[in-house]
Amino acid sequence: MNNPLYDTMFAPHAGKDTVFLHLPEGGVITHDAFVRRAAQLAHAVRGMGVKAGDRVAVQVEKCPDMLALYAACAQMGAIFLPLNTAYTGAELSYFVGDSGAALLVGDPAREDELRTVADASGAVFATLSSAGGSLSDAADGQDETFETVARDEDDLAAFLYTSGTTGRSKGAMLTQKNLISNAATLTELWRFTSDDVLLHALPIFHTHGLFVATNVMLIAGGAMVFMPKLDVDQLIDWMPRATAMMGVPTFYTRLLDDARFDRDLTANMRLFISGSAPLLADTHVAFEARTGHRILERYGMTETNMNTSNPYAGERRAGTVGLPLPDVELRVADADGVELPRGETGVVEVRGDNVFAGYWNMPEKTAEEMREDGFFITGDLGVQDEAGYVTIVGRGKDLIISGGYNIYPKELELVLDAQDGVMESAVVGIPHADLGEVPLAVLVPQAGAQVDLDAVKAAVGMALARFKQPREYRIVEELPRNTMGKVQKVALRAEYGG
Ligand code: MLC
Ligand code: AMP
Repeated sequence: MNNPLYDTMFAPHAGKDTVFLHLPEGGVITHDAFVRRAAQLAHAVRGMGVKAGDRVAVQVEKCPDMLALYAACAQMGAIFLPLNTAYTGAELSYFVGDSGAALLVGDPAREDELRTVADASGAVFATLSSAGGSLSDAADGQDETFETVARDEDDLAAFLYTSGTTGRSKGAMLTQKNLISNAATLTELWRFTSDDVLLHALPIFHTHGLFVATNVMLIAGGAMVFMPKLDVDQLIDWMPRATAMMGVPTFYTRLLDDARFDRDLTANMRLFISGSAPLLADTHVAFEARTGHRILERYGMTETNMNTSNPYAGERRAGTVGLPLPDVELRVADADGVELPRGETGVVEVRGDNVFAGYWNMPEKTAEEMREDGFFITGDLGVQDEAGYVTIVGRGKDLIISGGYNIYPKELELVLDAQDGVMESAVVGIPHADLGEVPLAVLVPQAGAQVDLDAVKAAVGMALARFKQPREYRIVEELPRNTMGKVQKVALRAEYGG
């Protein structure tokens, strides 16, 4: 193949008059129109000086042109680097600088702020949104074909930034092979075909919405109802015309909160898939009682794409994330990477074509998480039963998952510790009915000092995306510690988790 990613996902759609995107606000985009738009964008991006291997950082609202930009990057061999739209200018500066992006594509509404970010690291700046922008202007009128740039399956296709326990985000480098192999496996396992219509209400700057949902539908050749964000009314409106949905657990609890969501409404649906955060067994049971469908839960992460899935035809076990995917090796291991007997709890490690190529410019971080035999240490604690089903029982890493977004407490603690009057801080996840968990910050004032909480919140607001910001604060005299002096987060969660 000339360019495996483009040739697998996009090239087969040229000339096809079938619907790729249903736009809830009205209209459709056919497969052929999408591929032609991607070619136009590839010309525009090249016109801005981007070459194969360059990073294209993209922080724009979910819209068809943003998806076409992913295809354009694949076609021209550039590395697609999508970013959460909630990130602040401070966060973006790090991503653009660290990745050495050649181009930053941002929302026109934040043009001044983002242009400054781009200028500071020598990136070109362009705008894009559903209402247009300088990149779409540059693409309009371009040739609708583009000569695909040759790539190898081991070439990098995308960077996704993921935070870490040190508080410093790392660019996970994903190769063409990582993306193709995983999407091909999932398409077959979940039996997606060109007859499917997927309800797509996830963001497209993360693995779930982009590499699971979109790549699977591209391989299957089906259609997506391309919703800007989760909107229960819109989901309910489209459900009778759709066949499948992928979502984080919050999607399912919100649907269950709506009395219109029932067996009749879901009669045309063949599959509901959940992932990115634990789905409560109670939700699974309530969902089946209401609709007759058993949610299919799967487990993955940015660095590995998907690792396990409950079966399509076999038993979907509530509370488990199912079996290792056919081409993914999985072991539950002790701290030295030695596989434990079935039934014992340890760290989940995985190996396969799905596992990423490492963290950008951080070989030492990559080495810390990769065993010599190629297994990646996920940091999730799991147990595997005799039949092979995996249950995620906790996390070895200090991580909060809120509505499917990852929040690393260290990143918050670094900001909190730097505030006037704060001696130290600890951030823990506390249960939240809608989002699963949310962060709570516990602050210890400096001796004789007062903590001005309003000032702290304002500083946090400048530094960190809204979804990461603590929902609650507590001020205490000291943090609980063990005899080694380590902060006891379990004790904090027990005290404040309510
Ligand atoms: C929004 N807010 C959140 C939040 N999402 N706060 C905490 N956690 C979240 N996930 C805040 C906003 O800042 C805002 O705050 C308020 O909630 C309302 O914003 P909104 O945009 O209207 O929220 P809503 O549409 O309700 O979004 C909730 C959500 C969304 C759960 C639907 O976050 C979502 O789509 N999550 C999916 C994330 C995802 O795709 N994860 C996959 C990662 S990949 P305020 O105070 O201003 O009102 C991965 C690998 C794998 O993990 O296995 O898949
Ligand atoms: P991310 O870094 O955003 O890719 O998040 C990956 C993390 O989400 C994993 O390491 C798990 O901790 C968690 N995760 C993903 N899917 C599931 C699931 N089905 N059940 C429990 N945790 C999950």
